[in-house]
Parts: sequence; structure tokens; C-alpha cells
Amino acid sequence: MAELTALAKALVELDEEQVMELVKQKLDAGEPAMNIIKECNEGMAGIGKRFEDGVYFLSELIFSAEILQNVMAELEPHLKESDQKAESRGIVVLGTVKGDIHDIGKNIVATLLTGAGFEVVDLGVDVPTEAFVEKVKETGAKVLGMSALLSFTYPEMKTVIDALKDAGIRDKVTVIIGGAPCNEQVREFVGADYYAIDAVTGVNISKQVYG
Ligand code: B1M
Repeated sequence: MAELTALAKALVELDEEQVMELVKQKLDAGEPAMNIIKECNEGMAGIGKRFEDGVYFLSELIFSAEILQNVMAELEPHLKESDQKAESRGIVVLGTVKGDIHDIGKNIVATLLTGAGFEVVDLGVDVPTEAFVEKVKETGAKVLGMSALLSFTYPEMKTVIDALKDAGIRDKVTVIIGGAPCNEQVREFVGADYYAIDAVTGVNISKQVYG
């Protein structure tokens, strides 16, 4: 694994002051906000590893989320600016699946989609199957994005996709899944159309769907 950048390292160490200072320095130096997010993702993965190893506990996870939310507040205006010219492209229904309350990644996806001109219907976290299906039906959205960060919530995504089939609308909507531990195998298991490794990929797939 490549060595962590100073920013990712500061995040792993939960050094909030240093994280915010580095983020400001990078923005001042003209670094694109998405690059900063990438570095932060590496830091969050490092925090996850420490949690798995029993070095960090839930309190550290919570604190890391708070730091990242502060970083996002700093980055958000820059993310929106980057694609302001885009006109309205279509509707994307988005949410974190039932049983899962992780929302930092989903919120980044929502910000980028909005910045790219999509109308985002964000259902929030812990979203029940019926809510996804109803919203897709009601809005006629051609894209549904589901976020899942816990392995035990993968079957929830499959349940939603089966429910779309039962409602007769599976072929009308492109389903994208995302969230740190997801991958192509998970996509295949749940029957989604795409796995988006990051928010930019999610936006690009949505652009592709809407032409
Ligand atoms: Co949680 N947690 N957590 N946690 N947490 C993980 C996910 C974990 C991998 C840590 C670990 O052990 N290594 C692990 C899951 C293991 C597994 O199942 N494989 C874990 C666990 C176990 C838990 C709890 C069960 C802990 C406990 O209670 N014992 C608990 C579960 C709560 C629940 O949901 N029911 C829990 C709780 C929490 C907090 C609440 C403390 C907090 C979340 C706060 C919040 O979101 N508001 C938290 C955090 C912060 C993490 C880690 C450290 C960081 C997650 C994060 O925000 N990443 C995480 C470790 C890790 O990620 N490796 C971990 C940054 C974010 C920008 O990335 O969400 O992947 P991500 O989003 C990316 C892409 O994936 C993609 O774009 C985003 C931007 O590029 N993407 C999409 C995401 N969704 C998309 C949708 C799309 C397209 C792209 O649709 C179009």
C-alpha cells in the first residue's frame, strides 16, 4: 500500500487542527476539491483499519466522521463551483440502505450530482425498500443510487432490486451501488447495473444514462 499523504495521516491520527489547516492550504494552492476528498478517503480507510484492529473504538469513528464533515463543509462550495454551467439533466434517487446510517459518501455523491445539474431526491439513511421503489415510481427517475457500507446490508440492495422487478419498473431505472466495502462481486450478487468506486464515477454513469 502506498504511503499516506500528510493529510491522510493527520486524519488517521484524528488531528483535527492539522487536517483543517492542510485542507485550507491545499485549497489556497488551487488543489481540486476532489483530490482532497480522495486523500481523506485514504485516511478514513486507515481509521477503519485501526477500528478493525481494535486500536480505535466507536468514539474514534464518530470523531473521524465529525472531522470529515467539517472538511466537507469547507469543500462543498468548491465542488459546486466546478460544474456550475451544467443544465438540468434529470432525476437521481439516492439513499443509504436499511440498517445503515453511514452518509458521508452519499452526501458527497449528492453534492456532485447537484453540481452537475441533476435533481437529487435524497432519501437519507436507513431507507426502507418501499421508499426507494415508491420514489423511483413517483419521480420517474432513470437512476437509483444506493449506498451501503456494511457487509450485512448488501442483501438490502438485492431486496430493493427485487422489489423494483416486482413493481415492473426494473428495466426503467439504472441502479448504481456504492460505499467503501462494495465491489464488482457485490454488484453481481445484488443485481445492480453499476458499481461506482467513487462519487465522480457515480456522476459519470448518471450522465451516461441521461445522455
Ligand atoms: Co462505520 N464502519 N460503523 N461508522 N465506518 C465502516 C464502514 C467499516 C468498514 C470500518 C471497519 O471496520 N473497517 C465497518 C464496516 C465493516 C463491514 O461491514 N465491511 C464499520 C462498522 C462495523 C460500523 C458499526 C457497525 C460499528 C459499531 O457500531 N460497532 C456502526 C454501524 C452503524 C450503522 O450504520 N448501522 C458504524 C458507525 C459509524 C459511525 C456512525 C461512527 C460513522 C459514520 C458517520 C456518518 O456517515 N455520518 C462511521 C465511519 C465514519 C466509518 C468509516 C471509518 C468511514 C466511512 C466514510 O465516511 N468514508 C468506515 C471505514 C471505511 O470506509 N473504510 C466505517 C468516507 C466516504 C467519503 O467514503 O462512504 O465509501 P464512502 O463513499 C465514497 C464511495 O464509496 C462512493 O462515493 C463516495 C465518495 O467518493 N459512494 C457512492 C458511496 N455511496 C455511493 C452511492 C452512489 C455512487 C457512489 O450512487 C450513485
